[in-house]
Amino acid sequence: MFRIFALSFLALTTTMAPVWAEDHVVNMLNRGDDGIMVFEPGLLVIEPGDTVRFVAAERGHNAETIDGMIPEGAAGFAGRLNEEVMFSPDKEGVYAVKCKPHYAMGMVMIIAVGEAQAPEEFVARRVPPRARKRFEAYLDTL
Ligand SMILES: [Cu+2]
Repeated sequence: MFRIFALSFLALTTTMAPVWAEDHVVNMLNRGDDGIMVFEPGLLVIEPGDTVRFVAAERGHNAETIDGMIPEGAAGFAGRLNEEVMFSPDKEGVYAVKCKPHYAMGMVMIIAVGEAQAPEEFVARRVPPRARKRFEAYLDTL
């Protein structure tokens, strides 16, 4: 009896939780391959249900979504300074993330969920020039 229960429970949980769900790590760094004040990687393409973990590899950084630069109706997030934060996007689309203290220095990154492309006007809004440059570079490789 217990065995049947255990098996059906297993079947239920495996159908509920996507087995392909992955955890992705993004490091917040003072210096990386793309220069100073960077998220690594700067572009992350993930599947719905995946989780992104922002690691405070070096001090002075946070990670948060940028208002107006996430899919319509999607939930954003805001991590605290010097702390690790997890984010599981709830909608397909393109999410822009910044480090608040270093936004003007271009510390931004892109999370693309699913088959998403950025909307035309994505970086047309008021984005600091260095942030815009990195957004455009990341989006070019999407
Ligand atoms: Cu920073």
